[in-house]
Amino acid sequence: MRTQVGIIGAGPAGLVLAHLLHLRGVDSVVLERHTRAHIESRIRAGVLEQGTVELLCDIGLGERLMGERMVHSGLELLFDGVGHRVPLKELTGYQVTIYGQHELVKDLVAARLATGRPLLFGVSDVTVDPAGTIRFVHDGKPVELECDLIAGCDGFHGVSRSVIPKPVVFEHVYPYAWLGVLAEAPPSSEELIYAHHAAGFALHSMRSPQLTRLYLQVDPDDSLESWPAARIWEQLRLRLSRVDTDWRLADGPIIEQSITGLRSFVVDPMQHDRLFLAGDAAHIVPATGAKGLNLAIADVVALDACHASGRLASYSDICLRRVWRVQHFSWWMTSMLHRVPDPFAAHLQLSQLRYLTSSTAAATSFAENYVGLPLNR
Ligand code: FAS
Ligand code: PHB
Repeated sequence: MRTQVGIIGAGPAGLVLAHLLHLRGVDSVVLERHTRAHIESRIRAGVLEQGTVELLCDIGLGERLMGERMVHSGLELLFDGVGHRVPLKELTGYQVTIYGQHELVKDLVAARLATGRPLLFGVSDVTVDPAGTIRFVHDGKPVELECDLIAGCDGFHGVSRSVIPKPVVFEHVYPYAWLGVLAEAPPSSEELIYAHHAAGFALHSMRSPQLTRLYLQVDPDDSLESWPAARIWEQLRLRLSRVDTDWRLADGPIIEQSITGLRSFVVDPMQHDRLFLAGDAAHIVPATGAKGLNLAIADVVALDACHASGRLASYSDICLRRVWRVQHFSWWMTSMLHRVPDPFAAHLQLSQLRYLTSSTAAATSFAENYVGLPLNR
């Protein structure tokens, strides 16, 4: 087989890149190791930056998103039992969108299939030659795909990153993890609530008027077995409790739960020869800042632009500037909100939260980073 761009991975990065290339008449082949049903049911990110939404609409992928999304003009920081709203739109002119990543992947897969260009599910034994060849097995047959360019969009556990010779790897593993639950319960708040609490961090989010998405800080070696539903709801109620209103958390059947470790990770450079890494294949941010999905899409927007303008040599540098800004914000927000055993750090956290919610300058700086920087178009 031969194509202009071989794309490994049908996540947000790979599928958005495939569509951007299609719009320019550039041929590509997308290779995915899982089934369509698997990738369309994986519950992951939920927050889209306005720049991401505008990009998706610009390229004709925003119809269902615009019809089903929830739009938030603010969020709440809860600490010392009192909620403090950060008016994102008032401070920055931007708002954020709630739309589940699995819904976006459904839209992206449908758009890819509608183009008639190849999207191969269930591939295995993928190997990458950065000079431009991808080898894999599909339907039991070995395939050799010759490419002008290879996009490694295969996520943190993919194969592409290992092909970069002697990269500089930056990694910070946090001493806590997130237990995420999806509950059949109407959201108890119109906007997101990020809670700092002595018992640990908690986050109230949502996926629809019927589905609440909630997260709890847990120990990194915790297992789902040690978190029965009763304990989950007890800790969520404790950590989201407040003294300023009679607010109550609605509960309901938990239909999905998972524990995800938190890490910051960057590989530099993000390219070698004809191979270009994008998204989680190149970097991971702790989910606190709701950046992973948005950063992945920003990478492929930059890759498409570099490919179109003949500036592929500067792809990695262009992406890493944005990656490090997002890394810093995600690390800062994570470190501010999660319980740590060190009393000194706990006082610094509360001081930061009190300053952020009492100074317009501090709140604006937080809001600018949270709503996202303009995409590198
Ligand atoms: P993805 O991991 O989404 O996609 C990579 C694709 O490549 C996958 O479909 C995989 O099957 C495929 N693949 C891997 N190896 C392959 C191979 N050898 N051959 C072919 N295909 C291969 N981000 C947030 O902003 N907020 C969140 O709340 C949040 N929660 C998360 C929860 C979990 C459990 C995880 C793992 C991530 C979460 N993230 C969150 C981050 C997540 O949304 C990513 O940032 C986003 O999926 C990145 O998109 P991609 O780079 O496309 O990688
Ligand atoms: C989510 O809804 O999955 C979500 C929202 C905000 C975050 C992280 C995850 O910071």
